[in-house]
Amino acid sequence: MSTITTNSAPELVRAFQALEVDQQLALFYFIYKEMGNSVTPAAPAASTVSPEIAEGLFNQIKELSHEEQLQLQRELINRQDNQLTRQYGALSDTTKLLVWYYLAQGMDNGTIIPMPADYQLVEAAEQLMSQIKSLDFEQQITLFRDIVAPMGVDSTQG
Ligand code: 45D
Repeated sequence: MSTITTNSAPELVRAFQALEVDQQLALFYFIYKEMGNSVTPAAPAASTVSPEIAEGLFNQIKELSHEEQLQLQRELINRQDNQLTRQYGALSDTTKLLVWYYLAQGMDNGTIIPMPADYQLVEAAEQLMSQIKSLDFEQQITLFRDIVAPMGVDSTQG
């Protein structure tokens, strides 16, 4: 028997991070699909987002083979040190989110490795998904920022 509890934002972040890497990727993509058109990256004017910088990193990832693209996304989550995870680590949190948004769009237009059609979320990921769905839009954005912020490698640390 599983119970669905309402977790606070830090608990949701921890629950996300507790999932296996591939489950994190899959859940994140399903969330993106769920959000549909509620995200409009066309209006980043007043925020700290740098679309050119996000695009610059995205374009480098796009050049990789599909296998390497998947590997790189896993490395971002695992904070493995390489040139691209460092570039990512140097971005503002909102710009990091925009990189993920571009990756998800890339999955839909065939430039980034797609999800296998039959990929299943584990129970813990399903539960997290329904909790995230119940948040309002602002809370979701905050949560996603908190999820993508620690990914990659910040070369100014340690
Ligand atoms: O074979 O203020 C598996 C901005 C394993 C603008 C896999 C914004 C098996 C400024 C791992 C499943 C737009 C930034 C394969 C705001 C297997 C601003 C592959 C908001 C192949 C507020 C899995 C932005 C893969 C927002 C490749 C809200 C998974 C952005 C990849 C939200 C998953 C972005 C990806 C979201 C998920 C992005 C790329 C939710 C991306 C999700």
